[in-house]
Amino acid sequence: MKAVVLAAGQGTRIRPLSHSVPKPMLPVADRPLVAHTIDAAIDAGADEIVLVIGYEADTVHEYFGPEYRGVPVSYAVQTEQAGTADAVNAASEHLDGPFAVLNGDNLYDPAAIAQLFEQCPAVCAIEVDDPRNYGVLSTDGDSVSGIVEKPADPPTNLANAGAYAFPEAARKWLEVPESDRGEHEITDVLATVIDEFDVSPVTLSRWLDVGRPWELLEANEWKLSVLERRIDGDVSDDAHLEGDVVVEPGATIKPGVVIDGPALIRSGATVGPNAYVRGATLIDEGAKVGHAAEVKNSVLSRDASVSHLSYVGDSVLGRDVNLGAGTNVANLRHDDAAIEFTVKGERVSTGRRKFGIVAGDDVKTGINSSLTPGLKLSPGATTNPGETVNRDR
Ligand code: TTP
Repeated sequence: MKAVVLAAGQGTRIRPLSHSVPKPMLPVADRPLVAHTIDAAIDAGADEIVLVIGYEADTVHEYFGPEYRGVPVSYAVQTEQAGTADAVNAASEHLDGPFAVLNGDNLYDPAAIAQLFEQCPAVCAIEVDDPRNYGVLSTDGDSVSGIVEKPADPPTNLANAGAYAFPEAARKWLEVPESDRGEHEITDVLATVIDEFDVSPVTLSRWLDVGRPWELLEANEWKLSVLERRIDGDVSDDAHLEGDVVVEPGATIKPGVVIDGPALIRSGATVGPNAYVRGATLIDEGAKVGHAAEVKNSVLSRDASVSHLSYVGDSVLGRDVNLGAGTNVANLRHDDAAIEFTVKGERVSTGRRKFGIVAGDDVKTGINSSLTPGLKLSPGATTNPGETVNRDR
């Protein structure tokens, strides 16, 4: 079956991280987010990937090329991000026979995607305690009988998980009217398929929709936790690596470093001397953790640097970020309340008791900067030496 993977979105909620790197290309363990979606499709037996690209399309195209893991990849360009049904419609010419549709910013358990393909027509669902903020499936016996968006009174606890296996006939139904939020939505295509076919629900055991920055941390927590210990880089005899730690070839771990996994230290990265890295942490290619710095449960993107005597916890640092010596990130409130973060101009709860900062590419902090929980720093923002920063900039 061909799998259409949607990766054209602008990723407005995950800004500033999506400023220059499109959301599907943000790092999750050793590969971009969308590579995990594509891996799930290939592991489930997809014989071709149709990747829908739009925002920062070249970055996605260059990474995957014409073939990925031996499976052909073709590309459809969605010129305007007019919704998920519009995105699939952009890929319509590539389709013949039944086809699957997966969100390129979702992590799925691969076994369920194999089941989805087998049971076509089918839709993936995840059981949630409170489905009122999701698209919710209703069922009749073993079939899905409908889908309703954000219902006040949910018919089931089965939330739509954005993975579909459609019969060939669905190609005719891709042109749907605009929804209330002004997009052409794939769920309206699903509604027609449900009317015309018996659609099976396939329940996922694990699923993650990466929409906001802390969900990128959660994605890394998931995919780093399944890595197995592998030490290929240059590791000092005086370093202590505990648990599932991966040190790629070309990475350097200096004397006195302690790493508690899960952690991935990628090629060209340097840690130490005397640094402490606690899981789940990704130190991406070329990133640096300096002398006596501590990094916990964080993502350091390519070429980011945490200088000596600094602390970074539960944070995401974009590319080329440089935290000056003695920069400290606070990740916990005195009142223990969940940390809030600004998403599209509104303060929302991350639901996390511990959350640090999100720094866009090229942020630079002065020495001894103090950064408060839930802080967002735009690409290129700077702080002064000794400054306490408690407002986004
Ligand atoms: P969304 O998460 O709804 O959109 P987005 O990724 O652009 O993020 P945001 O809401 O923060 O701006 O999209 C779900 C998936 O569908 C995601 O993988 C991106 C993809 N998509 C497209 O390919 N084209 C589109 O027009 C839209 C809206 C989404």
